[in-house]
Amino acid sequence: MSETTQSTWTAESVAAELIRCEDERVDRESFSDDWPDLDVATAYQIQDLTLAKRLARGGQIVGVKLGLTSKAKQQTMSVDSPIVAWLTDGMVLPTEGPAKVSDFIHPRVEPELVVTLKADLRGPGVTPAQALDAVGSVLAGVEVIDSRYRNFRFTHQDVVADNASSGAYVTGTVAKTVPEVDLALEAVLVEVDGAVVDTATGAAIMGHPAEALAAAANMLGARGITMEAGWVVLLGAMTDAVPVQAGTTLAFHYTNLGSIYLSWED
Ligand code: 0L1
Ligand code: MG
Repeated sequence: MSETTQSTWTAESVAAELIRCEDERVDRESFSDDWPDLDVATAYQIQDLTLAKRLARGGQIVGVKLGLTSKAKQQTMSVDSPIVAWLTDGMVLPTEGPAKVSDFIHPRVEPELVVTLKADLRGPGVTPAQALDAVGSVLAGVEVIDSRYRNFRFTHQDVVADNASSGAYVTGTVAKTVPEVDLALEAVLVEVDGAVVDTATGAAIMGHPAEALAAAANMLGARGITMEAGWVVLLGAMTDAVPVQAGTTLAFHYTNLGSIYLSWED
């Protein structure tokens, strides 16, 4: 398919193109070359338009995710600040059976720390301590990221527009409270086909995951959005993401939050 030329891109047409790529499982070049003046505020407008399209199809907001919260990830992707993006119910990965590579464009999988909120959080001005007070439960999580951009090559604005490469996620079955788990010290061990490939603690997420939760509240608050009680929040990747293919088996072992296993087929 021929791609729209520079002069015709609008927030609406970029949002429609990103959803088309997701629906058809095809990647494309990022938009920043064609739209060099695309700014972060417009990129968040595009992200919100992609959310509106998911909601128009019957999707429901279940929470938000943080992206690019670790220095390692920021360096890998050549961007320098975290981003926030939407989670909808259609992104919940079925727990029964293997995940399908064909449901995605080029999936990569990363371990996350996840919280649910027991109280609303509205920025700006939310501190990490206030953010922690709003946490109901703490869970292990695994996120499948699936950038709509070829080779995961994008600028900060591109990836904001693309809902932070959202794909799917699954949470573990062990729920703890904040006093029971030290979020910064909680560790994960990543196994690919039985071999340990990476390990990290929650401190990889902005020094402390509470910083990420506060950052989400404040970034959303700046846009007039309140984080709601009941929301799920993916706080960010603890390690680099692992590319997967049919036949890959992943295991993520957490210190106190149990293990998550994810195998992949065509
Ligand atoms: O969840 C994430 O940290 C992903 C953010 C977007 C960058 C990427 O695609 O790795
Ligand atoms: Mg992530």
